[in-house]
Amino acid sequence: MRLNNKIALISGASAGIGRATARSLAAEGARLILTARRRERLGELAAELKNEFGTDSFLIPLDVRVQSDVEQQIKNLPADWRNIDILVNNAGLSRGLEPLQEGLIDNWEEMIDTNVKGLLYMSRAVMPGLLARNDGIIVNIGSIAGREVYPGGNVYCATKHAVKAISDGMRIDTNGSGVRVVNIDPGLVETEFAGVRFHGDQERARKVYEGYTPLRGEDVAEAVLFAVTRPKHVVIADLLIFPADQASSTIVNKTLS
Ligand code: NDP
Ligand code: 8X3
Repeated sequence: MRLNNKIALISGASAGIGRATARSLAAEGARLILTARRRERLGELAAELKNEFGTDSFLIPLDVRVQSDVEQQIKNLPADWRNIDILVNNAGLSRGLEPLQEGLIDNWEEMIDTNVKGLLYMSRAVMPGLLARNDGIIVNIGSIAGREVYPGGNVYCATKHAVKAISDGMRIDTNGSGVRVVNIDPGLVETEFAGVRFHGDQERARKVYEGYTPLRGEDVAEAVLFAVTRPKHVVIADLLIFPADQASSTIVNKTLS
């Protein structure tokens, strides 16, 4: 069990990549701090992990956009949960696919506040502990959208370019401290993501993933597990992971009948 006695905090653990990551780290013996807004989902996941792997979980239902809450919740962690070893900044979302000139301001605010500011708030709250212990790993879930811009991707792509810059900035600012910073950029992963992007239009969401085999949350979770189980002298600084049928944001080998 490679993560015995390690504490991992995963944001956005109630669905998709975060949920799969919780499972993969739990299977290796980690204790988990699970955060997201949907409290019930976190409770169900914790029960499942306890049952399957004997995992101890601590639940923090929160909205990463609320800085005061993020700060307080991390500050008020019980003593035996305070020494976080692994932070997985995964909570995030896209909203809409309109050209910029037709973009909805509320969508922009939500993406920027969640994907950029939420990630910063969580990191600001957790990083001092890692640095005080001269140890720890931060995994930021970026996206191919952090390396390319595609039609209608405008603001979502900007937030993921920001995640890439923040990962690089963190790695520079913590250099020599023993803290390692990992940036993982997935391509198309079948999760609740597209349904959220299209505000619950499940038919439109389904089309994003049809005609090829997309990544599953578990595929990205395996990459996270690999990154957090490297020896202390190794950092997987930057990782791009596509489904085999994807070559870029816009080039996907789809077979549609
Ligand atoms: P899901 O929609 O399945 O999961 C998103 C998670 O983020 C949920 O657990 C959700 O929990 C949480 N979340 C969203 N907003 C907030 C918030 N304000 N506060 C706290 N938690 C929040 O999508 P994915 O698993 O696909 O997405 C995870 C990450 O992966 C995101 O950063 C996304 O941008 C990125 N990504 C996704 C790809 C894909 O194709 N699916 C590809 C590349 C990157 P809750 O609603 O309960 O708060
Ligand atoms: C999610 C992948 O291509 O929808 O980040 O931007 S994409």
